[in-house]
Amino acid sequence: MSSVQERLDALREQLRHHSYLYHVLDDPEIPDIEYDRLMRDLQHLEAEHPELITPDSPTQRVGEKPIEGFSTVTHRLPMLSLDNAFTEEELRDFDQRVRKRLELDDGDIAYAAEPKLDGAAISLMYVNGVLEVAATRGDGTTGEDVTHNARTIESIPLRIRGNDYPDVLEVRGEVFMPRAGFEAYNAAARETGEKTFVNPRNAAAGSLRQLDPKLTASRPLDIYVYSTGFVENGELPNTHSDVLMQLQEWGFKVCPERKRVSGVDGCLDFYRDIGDRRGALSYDIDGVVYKVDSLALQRDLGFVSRAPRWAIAHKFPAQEELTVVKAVEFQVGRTGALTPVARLEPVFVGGVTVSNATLHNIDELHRKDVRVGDTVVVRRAGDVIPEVASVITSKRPDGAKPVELPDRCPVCGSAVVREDGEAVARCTGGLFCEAQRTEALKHFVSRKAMDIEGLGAKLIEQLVAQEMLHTPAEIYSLDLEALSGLERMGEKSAANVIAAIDKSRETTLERFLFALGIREVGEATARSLANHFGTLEAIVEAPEEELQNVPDVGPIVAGRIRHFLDEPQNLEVIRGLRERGVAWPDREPQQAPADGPFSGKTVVVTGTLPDMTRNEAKALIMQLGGKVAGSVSGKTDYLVYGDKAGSKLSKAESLGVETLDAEQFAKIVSGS
Ligand code: 5U1
Repeated sequence: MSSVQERLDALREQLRHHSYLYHVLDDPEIPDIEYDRLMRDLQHLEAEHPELITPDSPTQRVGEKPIEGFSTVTHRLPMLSLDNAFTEEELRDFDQRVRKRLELDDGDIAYAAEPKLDGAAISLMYVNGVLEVAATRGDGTTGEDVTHNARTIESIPLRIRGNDYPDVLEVRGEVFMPRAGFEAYNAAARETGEKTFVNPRNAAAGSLRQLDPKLTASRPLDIYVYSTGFVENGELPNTHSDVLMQLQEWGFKVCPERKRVSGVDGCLDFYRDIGDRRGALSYDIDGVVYKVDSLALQRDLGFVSRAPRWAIAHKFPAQEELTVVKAVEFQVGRTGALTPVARLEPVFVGGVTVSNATLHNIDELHRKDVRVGDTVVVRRAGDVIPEVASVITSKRPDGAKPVELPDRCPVCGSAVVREDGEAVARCTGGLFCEAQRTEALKHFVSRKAMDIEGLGAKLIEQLVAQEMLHTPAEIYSLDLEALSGLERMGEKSAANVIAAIDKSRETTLERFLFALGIREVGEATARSLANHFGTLEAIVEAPEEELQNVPDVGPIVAGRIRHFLDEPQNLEVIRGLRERGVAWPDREPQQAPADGPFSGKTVVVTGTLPDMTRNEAKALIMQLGGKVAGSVSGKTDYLVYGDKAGSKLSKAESLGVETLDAEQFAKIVSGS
C-alpha cells in the first residue's frame, strides 16, 4: 500500500499532465468526467490530510477569500512596449534599421512572427518551478500583484513541467478572453441587466483586476505566453522560436499561429495570411509582432527608451472607431421584437464601412445612454454584427435627450408591450404589422424552412409593399404574369421563381413546422416535434402537457406552440397552404429513449463526417435521446466535429464544451 504522500504526488502528477494536454496542447487524452474524478479523489485525500496541501496543488487554484487591495510589484527587468508599423513602408524601414545596425548587406533576417493579442500583459515569476508572483505590466517598471487571480486561469501552470528549468524563470504573455466567451459573458450580463464589457481587452484586464479570485475564476480567461523575462541559473535556447518551443514543453501555452519567416516579404506573407483569417480566429488580435529570431542578434540590437530595436508590431486596421449617431430607430423583427439601431455617420471599421450598429435592446440602450448627436465608439470584430460599444459623454452636444421606447410600433402603430422579466419589447400587431409580416415571409421561404430559391428578401419586400403578398399561403397562388410584371423581373427569372415555389410544395413536416415561425421553435425543436408526433394533426391536437414530453420542450415553448396553434388565423394559414398543395409524408411517431447515450444532452454537429452526412448524424443523435442545436453556446453538451470544422470547434473549445471527433462519435452511436 503506497503512502498518502505517494498517492497525493501521483494524483497531482496525473492532473497536471491531463491539464497540460487539455489546456496547453488542446489534445485531451481522457474525457472531462475522468478528469473530474481524479480531481475529486485529490480533494478528498487533501481534506483528510490538510497538512499535506501545497500551494502548487491543482486543487489550490481559487483562493477562499477576496484580497483587501493590490500590492505593487517591481519588475526585475522592465516590461517593454513595442513600436508600431502601420504600413508596409514602415515595416521596410524597421527591417532596414535592423540590417544597418547589424551591418548586414545581404541575406534576409530571420524573424519570428506571431499574432499580437488584444488582452492584458502579464508577468509570471516561477521560483524553483513554482508560480510565486503574477503581476500586471503597469507602467512597465511596476505593476500590480494579481497572483490570486492568475492562479485561477487553468492554462497558467502553478508548477513548471519537467525538471530542467532555471531556478528563477519569469515568463511573460497576454491574458485574453476568447471572443466566444466574451460574447457569451456579455449576452448573459445583458439578460441580467449587469454591466457589459466594451471589448475582450477590457474584459481580460478588468477580470484580472478583481479583488475576489472567485469572480476571476468564473470568467473565461486564457493566456498565450510570448517571451521570458528575468532568468537566473538556467539555460535557454538561442532563438526566440526555440524559446517558445521550450516554454511549451515546460507547460506554458503558446500561440499555435506563430511562424519563423525570412525577411520583410516573409513578414508580409504572414501578415496577409493572418489578416485574411483574423475574423475566424477565436480571439481578438490587433496586429502581428515580428521579432528578430536570434537572441544573440537581439542582444546586439538592444533597446531605445521603452521598446526593443529587434521587434515591431505591425497593426491591422482598427476594430473600433469613433463616429456620430445621426438617429436611433427601432427595427421590428419577425416576432415583433423591437431592436434599437443606431444610424451612424458612415465609418470604416473592422474592414468594412459601417452605417448602422445594434443597441441590442432597450435596457442596453439606456445603460449605455446613447443619444442622438453622441460621439460613440463603434466596434466590429470578426463576423460579429457592429455594435455601439460606448459613448464619449464629454463630447455630447447640449440638449441631447435620452431615447425612449416608443409606446406604438413605428411600422404599424400597434401598442408596444414588454412582458415582465423580458429584456425585449414587442409590437402587438402580429401579422397586421407589415414589418412582422415581411420578416415572417422571409423566414418562411428561407433555406432551412421552405427553401424557395430566388424568392429572396428584396422580392418579398417588393411583393409585400405592393400588397401582392399577405400570408405564406398566398405565395402558392403567385403566377407568372403577376411576377413578371414586377420591376427588374424578367420573364425567365419569374419562371424560375414559380418553379422553385412549385418544387417547395413537396416538403417535410419539420421544415414546415420551422417555416411557420412559431416563437422559440427553431430547427431542432421543429425536428423533435416532427419525430415525436409524426403528423401535424397530432401536434395541433396535443395538449401542453403532451408537448412537454418532447425532448427539450419546456413549459414556455409548449405554451408558445399552443398559443400559435390556438389562433384561428394561424390555422387558416396552415389550411391555405395545404389546400395549395404543400405536403409532406407522415410517419410513425418516435419517442426518444430516456436512457440513450445522448438523453438530455444538447449536441451540435459541424464539419464533414467520413461515414455519414450531417443530417444523418443529427437524426442518430435524436434517436439516441439527444437534442440537436444549430449553434454552440454555454448550453451545448457536445460538439461532434468532422473535417473542416470551422469556428464552431474553436467556439466549443473556448467555452469548454466537450468535443467528439468522428471516431468517438461512431463509438458512442454503435454502443461500443
Ligand atoms: N505576441 C506578442 N505580443 N507581444 C507584446 N509578442 C510580444 N512581445 C512583446 C509585447 C509587448 O514585447 C516583447 C518585445 C517582449
